[in-house]
Amino acid sequence: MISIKANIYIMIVSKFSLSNLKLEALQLRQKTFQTFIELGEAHLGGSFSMIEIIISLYRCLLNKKDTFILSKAHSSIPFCIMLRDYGYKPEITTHLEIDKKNGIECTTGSLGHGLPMSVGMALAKKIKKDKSKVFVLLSDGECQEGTTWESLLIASSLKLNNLIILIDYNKIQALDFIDNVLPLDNLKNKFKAFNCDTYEIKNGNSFNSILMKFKKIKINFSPVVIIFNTTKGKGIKKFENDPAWHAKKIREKEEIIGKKSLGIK
Ligand SMILES: Cc1ncc(C[n+]2csc(CCOP(=O)(O)OP(=O)(O)O)c2C)c(N)n1
Ligand SMILES: [Mg+2]
Repeated sequence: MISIKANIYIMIVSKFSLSNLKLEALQLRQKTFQTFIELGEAHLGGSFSMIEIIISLYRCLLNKKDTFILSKAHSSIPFCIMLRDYGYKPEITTHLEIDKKNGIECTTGSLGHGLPMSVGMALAKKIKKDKSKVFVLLSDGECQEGTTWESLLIASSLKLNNLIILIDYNKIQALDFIDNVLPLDNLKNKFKAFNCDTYEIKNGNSFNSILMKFKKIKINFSPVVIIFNTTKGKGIKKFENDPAWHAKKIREKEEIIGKKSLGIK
């Protein structure tokens, strides 16, 4: 029998001001951009759209014993860099291989697998009467995959209220707009129809909007979904909302534009 406690508000443990969070996001974008240049490859769009999501998650929601899975692991560079601030030393790489002692809880990068694995982990925690939670960050491209909806059916029927699903809704998958490829119209209602407690943040790149919404999140009897409406490539105006920046080598001219935009000397 799975034990469930209702009506617990997600604890906000943030001791950080909005201005500190914004500075942290800028610094993470700067370090990520430099790393892209060093590595000679860049999944810039999806890395930059999720910067505020991962910072607010680690600063405000995640407790020490909780588990976080980055399902959209093509965007792993800023995540690996951020983990260093928490004392971990993961390899700074695109796509993730399990390395538990360094904060990488499972191997991800093949899209559509993070949620199924998270459902298994959340169920295991329930069976073991472990009160901690599982957080998973999915891309909108992954919301076009069958495995996502299959595992949601299971999560809802098992009432896995220890599972918190974050969606980076940047409206672009791979090299085109979601609407041109396979629209996700009424995404919030889709999750609701799967009996998830669903929240939507209008500007998922604004800490103000994110923290206001976090305060309203309650744990009831269902998995929780938080949709973050974000901008792909956020932070470098000239690269924003451009499908070409999904994965691209940064050329000399673009390096100058990016550095200027991010205030890198
Ligand atoms: C199963 C699988 N198919 C294809 C790919 C190649 N691939 C990498 S990222 C991506 C799509 C990126 O769009 P989205 O999933 O929305 O991510 P984001 O916009 O957050 O970068 C694809 C098709 C993959 N990693 N895994
Ligand atoms: Mg996307």
